[in-house]
Amino acid sequence: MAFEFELIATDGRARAGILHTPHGDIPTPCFAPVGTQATVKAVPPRDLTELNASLVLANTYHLHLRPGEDLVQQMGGLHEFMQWNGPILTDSGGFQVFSLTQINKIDDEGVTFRSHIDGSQRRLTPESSMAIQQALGADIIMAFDQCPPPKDRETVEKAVARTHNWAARCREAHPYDDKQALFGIVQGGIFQDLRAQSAEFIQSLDLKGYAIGGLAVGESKAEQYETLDFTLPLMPNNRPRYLMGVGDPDDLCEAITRGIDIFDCVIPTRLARHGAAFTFDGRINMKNARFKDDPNPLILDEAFKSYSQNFSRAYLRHLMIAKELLGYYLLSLNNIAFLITHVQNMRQAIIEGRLAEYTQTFLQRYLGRSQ
Ligand code: PRF
Repeated sequence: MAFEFELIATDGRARAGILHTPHGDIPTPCFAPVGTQATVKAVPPRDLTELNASLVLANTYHLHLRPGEDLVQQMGGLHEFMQWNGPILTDSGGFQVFSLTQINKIDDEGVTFRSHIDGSQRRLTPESSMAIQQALGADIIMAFDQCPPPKDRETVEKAVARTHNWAARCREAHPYDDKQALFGIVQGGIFQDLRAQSAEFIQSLDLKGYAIGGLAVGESKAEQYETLDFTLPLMPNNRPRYLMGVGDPDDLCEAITRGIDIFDCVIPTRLARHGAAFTFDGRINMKNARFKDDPNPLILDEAFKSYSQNFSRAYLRHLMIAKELLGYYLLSLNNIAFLITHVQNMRQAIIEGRLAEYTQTFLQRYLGRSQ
């Protein structure tokens, strides 16, 4: 059944499951690479398949501005347009409007902003976000929300009220159908009562999945984990839970342990563009002189599968120093493969009832501190 969420196993609060979508099953926990402009930067879809990616994210805001949802629809929808036949999720645009545009005006109806591409004045509302996302044709679409700075109580209160009003309007504009599911977004900053209020309202809309927004936007890691501690028990067990914009390997451990099922983050591809690579011994700067004549592959683990493993660290360093495009591609592959493998390892550990052991061993090595 489309968008049915099957729980396979639990380990404490952590869950392993399967989310069924019209473009295939998503084993959870799942890490989704971000393809903002209908492309995961530098990584062709056939590589994403090889890396076991089971969900790709794209952005309403960017695709609305360029090339426009009408063109994408005319070309057969997002899956056909970008040649990725697996599940796709589109974010609703609200978050990007605030993080990417200088001039924006928010009112109860929607948001007015200037395009970061040509400066033209634009407007997004819950209804237009739903219409754009329907035209783009992703499997999962997100409600239009407001993500405020997480610690300013007065702003957060207003954003929660607005997010609820907008979510109800999104629900109204997008009655559930079998081809495309609407997920709601819980806001509330770091405030327990506001998160509780938001979790209750958003689930009253009876949606196919629920996201936690408004985190990883300026609060401390301790505050982020505490917010997950008190919010997740208030969310339904029989629906997937998605933590938006989080992808640090240590945060994945903490959030999965607390019961998150889905993540997305630009971090693997963004880090690659800055010459940084994930390894089980922590993040490394590939341009560092210590790799100059290092014959080893990036990840010192025979079991780790990624095409990037065919190349020596010395060669990867050379590519990055010379700013060769192949370097960005290979580091992107490594970083996406690393996060997907890490999350798959946690899924297996949940199924085998040894998640705490896995995360402790992983964190000790990754963060390089004895615990
Ligand atoms: N809302 C939406 N998208 C998001 C966020 C949010 O709060 C975040 C916050 N980490 C990332 N992406 N719609």
